[in-house]
Amino acid sequence: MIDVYYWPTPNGWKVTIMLEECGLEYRVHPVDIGFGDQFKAEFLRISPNNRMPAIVDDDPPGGGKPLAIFESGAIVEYLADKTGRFLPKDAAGRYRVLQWAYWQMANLGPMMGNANHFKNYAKSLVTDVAQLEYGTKRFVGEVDRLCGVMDAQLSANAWLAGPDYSIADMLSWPWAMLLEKLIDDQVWTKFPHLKRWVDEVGARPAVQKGRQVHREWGERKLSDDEERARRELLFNQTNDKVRKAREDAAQAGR
Ligand SMILES: N[C@@H](CCC(=O)N[C@@H](CS)C(=O)NCC(=O)O)C(=O)O
Repeated sequence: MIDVYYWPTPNGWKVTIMLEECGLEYRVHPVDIGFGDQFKAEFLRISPNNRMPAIVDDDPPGGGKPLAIFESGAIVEYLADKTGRFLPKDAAGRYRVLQWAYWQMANLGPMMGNANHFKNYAKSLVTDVAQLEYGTKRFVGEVDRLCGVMDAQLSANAWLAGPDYSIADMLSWPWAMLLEKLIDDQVWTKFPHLKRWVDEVGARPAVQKGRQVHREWGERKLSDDEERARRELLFNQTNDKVRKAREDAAQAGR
């Protein structure tokens, strides 16, 4: 059985999508990141970066103790190796896929996260308009460039890493499908090959199922006070605060 530490966000969906695609059995544990579950001692032992998703596999290949893994890219790559699916075994195929998997982890995810922050959240946090404009231009511009990279790749290939559907698609789709909503309402007109791929990946039953896992957790309407507390927790993480949260959790035995 695979235990999944999860909240319904793009990085969480990558893992539930892969588990659904592989038909693996899993059990979901909520990590409510707006309310500090990521600082609980038990979770930090699995995921020291206080971020979800993470997994624990009690039946790792080759036997042995349960295996804990954090970082969505590492988790999905592990599941591909465990099942022998969605990641070719020959070196050329494997690295054709892995380069796009790492591309997503280092580029599309972080840049979209920052672009979303500046476009949709920073207004309520930053008073200096120049700062806001610079951050928005920098990250939205970078996302636009990345969309062009994907669009060019998808104009010549059925899937992101070439001829076959792979973990590169599963890692990139949960972010890419939010482009129109979060970053640029013209994105599909500008990048038609990207749109074609977003629709095709999104039509897969396993993708739809993985995307729906505990969707209701993320859709609960928060009160103004709860929303303020959530932003303070998520957007103001200094080393001192994180260390204190870690120590408080350890002391409380949580
Ligand atoms: N690179 C990490 C990013 C994970 C990540 O940023 N997770 C967010 C939710 S999407 C989180 O857990 N945030 C909690 C926090 O900021 O404290 C991955 O792909 O697993």
